[in-house]
Amino acid sequence: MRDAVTSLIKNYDVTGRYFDRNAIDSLKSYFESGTARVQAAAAINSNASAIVKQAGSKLFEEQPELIRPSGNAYTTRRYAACLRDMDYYLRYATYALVAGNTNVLDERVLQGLRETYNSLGVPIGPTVRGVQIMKDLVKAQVAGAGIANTAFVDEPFDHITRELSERDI
Ligand SMILES: CCC1=C(C)/C(=C/C2=NC(=C\c3[nH]c(/C=C4\NC(=O)[C@H](C)[C@H]4CC)c(C)c3CCC(=O)O)/C(CCC(=O)O)=C2C)NC1=O
Repeated sequence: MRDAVTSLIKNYDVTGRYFDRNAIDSLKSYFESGTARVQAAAAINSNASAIVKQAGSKLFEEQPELIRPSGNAYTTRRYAACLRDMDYYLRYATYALVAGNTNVLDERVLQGLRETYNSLGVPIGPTVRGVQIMKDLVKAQVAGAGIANTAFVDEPFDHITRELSERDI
């Protein structure tokens, strides 16, 4: 598992270089955004279950077929599995936000996930929509906590979206 700093060190160490201008700039930006990252994590943390619940309600409102008898989230077991997955995405996205790096998502969440989803018939499109709904809710939460620029919040959610969507379906 890597964060912004360890991944930079790894890249420079591979070729035996000292940090150059680019490296210094990216270190600066990581540390400058550090307080906002931690504040965002705190804002998510105190509202995580509400965020997951709301995102689930919105998703099922938009796509009610998911919870009808032919839907993948039909039955209480599968409904709960769906919300649990959303909770995994939110928790690991929070780790990635603090790390300033999406490597934790690759290693702990996304590896092999598409294959699992495909074999269980979990639909990718609606899952990705759920992730995007959570992103919007989190950004509102973070803005409400007084953080002016919430653009950095996008990265982990968009990373999950890209990785889930892009590989062969
Ligand atoms: C920490 C990393 C991690 C992830 C990400 C993870 C995902 C994950 N989701 C699963 C199932 C599932 N995932 C869903 C999710 C959904 N169905 C829908 O229609 C919605 C679109 C969507 C919710 C947004 C459902 C319904 C199941 C159960 C499918 C089944 O058993 O038939 C399974 C199969 C095993 C199980 O049921 O627990 C895994 C491994 N597990 C992990 O350990």
